[in-house]
Amino acid sequence: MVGKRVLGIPGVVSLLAWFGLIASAPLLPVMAQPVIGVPHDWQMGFPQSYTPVMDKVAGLHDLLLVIISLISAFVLVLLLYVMWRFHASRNPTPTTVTHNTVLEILWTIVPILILVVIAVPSFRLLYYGDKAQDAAMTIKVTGHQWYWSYEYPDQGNFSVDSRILSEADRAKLKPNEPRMLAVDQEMVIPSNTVVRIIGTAADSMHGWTVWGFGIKKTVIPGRLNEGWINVRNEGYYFGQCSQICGNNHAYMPIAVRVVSQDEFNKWVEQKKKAAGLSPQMEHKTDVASANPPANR
Ligand SMILES: [Cu+2]
Repeated sequence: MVGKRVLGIPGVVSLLAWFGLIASAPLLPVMAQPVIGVPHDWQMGFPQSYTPVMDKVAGLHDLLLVIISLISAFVLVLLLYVMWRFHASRNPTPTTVTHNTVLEILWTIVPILILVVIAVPSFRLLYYGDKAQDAAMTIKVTGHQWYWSYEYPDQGNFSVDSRILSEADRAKLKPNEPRMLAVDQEMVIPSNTVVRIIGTAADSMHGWTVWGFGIKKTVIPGRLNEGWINVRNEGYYFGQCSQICGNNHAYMPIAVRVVSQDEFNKWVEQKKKAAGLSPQMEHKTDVASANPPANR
């Protein structure tokens, strides 16, 4: 009896797991970058910040939290004091005073000053995130019903379509990536590089939003909206369409793969080859772009 149970249930399970691992090992893709930008259990507040814009968004939020907390505490104390001080038992004959000029000027001026204190860093942040300073490259993001496409005009103008993976495909091809967020082809960018994002849409309005990047661009047919990202660490980052755009709005996730500059160059070469962009064609494009049209 003892001999038969020498493995025990945990032993059998681990043995089976090993067989499973060995059998499936060749199928599992090697993921060079870790999955970073995803929501976590019991997360509260903002997602972690991965870009300079998001750092500043979190900073402004912290400032506002202090201001609103002080205002709320002040109003609460004032209310409690009034309830106590002017209770009918302590104040049987109410005063008939209706105006106090100094007080009225004060409660007009002080809120204005508070709003100015809020407005200055708020506008500064809006303009900081609005236009990229010295962007190394541009990516044009187009929202479609219901997938994203990414064009790389500075790298030969190839484009990448990014569609959600079915659950069966995700489990098979990208088991480390979260359900409903994994896509067939991510937007790939180099780390520590200022990337200008220009966004538009092909059909209805969509929202290009990646948690922790501090970017939420509503993309609109017939218009170009601009923003920028500069992601510090290599990894996979995810987001979702944030503009109700129709039937499959929930099924057009945004996945960004941040890689080293070398790896990015390799990926670009691979994509260019796949798109049939020969070096000669690229040369022609360079000459054309060096001579802008006369009406510019
Ligand atoms: Cu959408």
